[in-house]
Amino acid sequence: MPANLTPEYKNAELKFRTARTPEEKLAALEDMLATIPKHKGTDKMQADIKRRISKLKNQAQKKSGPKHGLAYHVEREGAGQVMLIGAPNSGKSSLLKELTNAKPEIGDYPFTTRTPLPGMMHFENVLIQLVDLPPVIPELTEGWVPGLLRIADAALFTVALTGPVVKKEVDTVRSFLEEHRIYTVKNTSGKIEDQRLSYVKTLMVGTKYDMPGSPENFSLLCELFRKEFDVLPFSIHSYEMVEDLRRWIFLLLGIIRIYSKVPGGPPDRENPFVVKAGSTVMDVAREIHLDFARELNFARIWGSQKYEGQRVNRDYVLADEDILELHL
Ligand SMILES: Nc1nc2c(ncn2[C@@H]2O[C@H](COP(=O)(O)OP(=O)(O)OP(=O)(O)O)[C@@H](O)[C@H]2O)c(=O)[nH]1
Ligand SMILES: [Mg+2]
Repeated sequence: MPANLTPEYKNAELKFRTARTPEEKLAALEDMLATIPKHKGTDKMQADIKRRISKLKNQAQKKSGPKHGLAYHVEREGAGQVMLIGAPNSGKSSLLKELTNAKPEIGDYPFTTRTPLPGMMHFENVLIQLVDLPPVIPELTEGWVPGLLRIADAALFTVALTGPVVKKEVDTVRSFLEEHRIYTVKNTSGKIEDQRLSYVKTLMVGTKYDMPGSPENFSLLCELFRKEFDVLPFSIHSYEMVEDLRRWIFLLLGIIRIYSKVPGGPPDRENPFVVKAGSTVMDVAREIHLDFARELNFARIWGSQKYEGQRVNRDYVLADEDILELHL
């Protein structure tokens, strides 16, 4: 059944798309609800508008101070939290949809995404949280976007490869973040953070690699930024690129998986302990149980760097997928 939308409704929808503040958004949504033709064909749309209205109202109630506008909080889940940043239409939501269970709205117009949307990504036996964000546009992007980025573990910076890569587009996003004292970098080791200054580990992703001209544009992107970031090609239509990106995201987080086993038993490969790269036997023992850490005598390791079942001491630095048997 066609929706037969009226000019009044379309006008209200346009107002919503261009609204800058939560108040303007709410007003536009209420206009949309008032002007949408009420029949079976628009049931879903009406429900969607109502849902957005109540969400905005809830958020308005929750916000701490009247000056700050809406603030969003994304509950952390999984082994790490990775934010999606980039210019409008650069493919952030499509990437989220391809890699996670989330169902974001995707559109060929800018500013499709207006609120953060998390999704869980599988990489082998770990789950990592990806969070879709609205695009970075200096005059339009609200302060909560850099706020979320500041507390994230890492970021993916999407750049569409559909036109010649313009350094300015990337610079615009970065300078907006830098105004908020957030620096996107390949690696945060050695960087000193404080309350005002944050460094975010960032992987650059050249998106829409399936489009004509994109290989050339990708080369250009690499030339411009490979000193500052790892740069990866990506297309939602390439199984290999999707799978590759999962692994890169895992590596970006700087985490490793450790499988524990009891003497004589098999390792538990389904439920790894996820710890920071560089963690020792003692760090993992502490993670498993404080008593284990206290009473640890020695450990045995099965893994790529050691002979099977080799005895190691508590300061031994673990590698990804090591199997650890603690002896108390
Ligand atoms: N051919 C092709 N098109 C893509 C790919 N990724 C995204 N697109 C298209 O690019 C457009 C924008 O995609 P979105 O995922 O909505 O982009 P976005 O960065 O989330 O956009 P905003 O939310 O407005 O910032 C849509 O029309 C997508 O279908 C891709 O890998 N290949
Ligand atoms: Mg989007």
